[in-house]
Amino acid sequence: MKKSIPLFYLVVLISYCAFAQPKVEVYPSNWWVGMKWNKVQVIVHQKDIANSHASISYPGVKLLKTSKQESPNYLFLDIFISPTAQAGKVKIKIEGKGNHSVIDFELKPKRKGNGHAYAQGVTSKDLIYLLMPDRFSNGDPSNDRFADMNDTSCDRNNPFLRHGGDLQGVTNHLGYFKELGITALWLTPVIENDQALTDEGNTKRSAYHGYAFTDQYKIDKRFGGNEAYKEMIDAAHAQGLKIIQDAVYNHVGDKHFLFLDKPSKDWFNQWPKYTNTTYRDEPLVDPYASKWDYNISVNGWFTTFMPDLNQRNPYVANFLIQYALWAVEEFGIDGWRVDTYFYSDRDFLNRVNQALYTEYPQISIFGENTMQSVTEQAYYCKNNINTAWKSNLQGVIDFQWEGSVHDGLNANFGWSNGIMHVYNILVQDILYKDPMRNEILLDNHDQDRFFSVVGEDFDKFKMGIVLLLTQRGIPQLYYGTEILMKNFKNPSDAEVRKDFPGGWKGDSVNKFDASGRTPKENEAFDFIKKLAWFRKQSSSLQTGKTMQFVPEDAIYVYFRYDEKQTVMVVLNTGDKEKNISLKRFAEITKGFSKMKDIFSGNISTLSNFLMNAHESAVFELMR
Ligand SMILES: [Ca+2]
Ligand SMILES: [Ca+2]
Repeated sequence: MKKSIPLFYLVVLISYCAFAQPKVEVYPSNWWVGMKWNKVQVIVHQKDIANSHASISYPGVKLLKTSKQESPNYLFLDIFISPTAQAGKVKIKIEGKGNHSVIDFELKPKRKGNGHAYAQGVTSKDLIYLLMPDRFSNGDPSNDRFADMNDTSCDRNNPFLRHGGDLQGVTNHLGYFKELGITALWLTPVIENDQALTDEGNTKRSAYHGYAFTDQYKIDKRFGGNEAYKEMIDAAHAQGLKIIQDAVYNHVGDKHFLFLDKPSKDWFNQWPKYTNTTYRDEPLVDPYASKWDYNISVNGWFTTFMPDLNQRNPYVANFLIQYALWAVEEFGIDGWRVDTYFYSDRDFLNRVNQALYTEYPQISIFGENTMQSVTEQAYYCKNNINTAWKSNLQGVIDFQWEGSVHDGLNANFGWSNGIMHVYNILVQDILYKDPMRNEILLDNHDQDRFFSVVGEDFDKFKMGIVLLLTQRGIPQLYYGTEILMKNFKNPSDAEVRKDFPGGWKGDSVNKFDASGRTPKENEAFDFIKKLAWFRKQSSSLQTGKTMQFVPEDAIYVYFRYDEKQTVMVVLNTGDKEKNISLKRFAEITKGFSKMKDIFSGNISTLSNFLMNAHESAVFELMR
């Protein structure tokens, strides 16, 4: 029997259904055909969905398994996408008590250019510029605040609140990076941080830093959202700039949907009462460590408002691994910087790294391992140490190298003092599988600014820049170093995260332009630019070998060389003018007759020469 329904009732019925279905969220939001990671665990988040039935009918796509969690509001679907599946919209039917919905899960065609147009990897050929989007430039004042977010503040006069900087502000300055000789950008996280203001040391603070994710699949709309991120990356790629994404696996923000409605309690490391990590790295490497110390370091929380993820839970691991793959494919990321590296479960870390290497063979990954020694740093990346557990991380952010430069430039020369520190750090490269994979730096967003570290001494500043751009590894500049931005983290790290002058409409000075910089700032900018551009076409500085000579009388001399080019770096770290004798270096200078000063362009006979106190020089040797 056929029944006809009057139109009025039909309209009511349809609108009732649309209204009655509780909001459904799906993570990942889509996938691709032809991925090596072709068993995707899709999280469906909807009120009271756990007892619903899911089904899929799509050629080449199979629903392998449906799993419940403790929360009634989740259904986890293990979906297999066969190599023959075509791009299109997979309809996932959800049927349950009072719940009939269809989810469109899109399978997109893969992005073209794996390994050369994206996922290119950031290597020692590159020069990275690290910036904080909130503090760099406000390209779109219309996105500074949103009434529907947990934190609606935005105030440039308050160092702890958001300042309105965004992705459009970065896109607007791609030419500036190019001019300076930058080849890769690393932005502190741009993922949604819909956190409320937090109370820290009697000040209310915004999560402008970006390290408290609330939904990985959304770029924060105060930075411009997913579209602005895509536009920025496409524009950067078009200009030959690579993109590094800042990843956090260790924790999320306490307003993250997975924390507010936990699939199960063990998604997060639980303690009988709140337990902070001790921030101690030693127990992770110590052969005599107690389980007690190890456990608190790894499973204690980073802060009260950053719940610690339990990556030993396979669902958590899948969520994090799939997000990493999703972000690279969706946005076209080239390199991966992993925050708070050693605080995560280390077997998980090897798994997520391996998933990225398998899918994107050229991709590069380096981890933030703020550790106490070279041994510990090396243990947490590929190394030559004979231990049972081995890390597959390519390289670390080399804080040990950085510390050696600070000590090397600030302390007086001695048997194991002053510039000997830098020499000695390189001696320990014997522990790394590939020290060229380490990211080297003079400062970053968590540290005193380098110009202040060297007491605003311009000669020392230049020496630091020379070390950064001529030693092994992947050099990273922190925004503002090129215009001598200074400050210590006193009273807080906001002091080293000031707005870039000229990044906001109406700023009294614009230091993106030479005319807005002081003569000294231009000298710093031009010095970096000169060396960065030399490095850009210098095979020996980019990928060559190193030969260093034991510093004598406060003079440090080292060479970078390959079959095409030999570069000699000479640093006089002492207080007196010195005569530099080349006799000691004959084994590497043999066959060369001239030397070209890369700053002045002057070519002179390769012979003994005088160097001023605190002078640094870079020469290309010529036959
Ligand atoms: Ca803005
Ligand atoms: Ca942890």
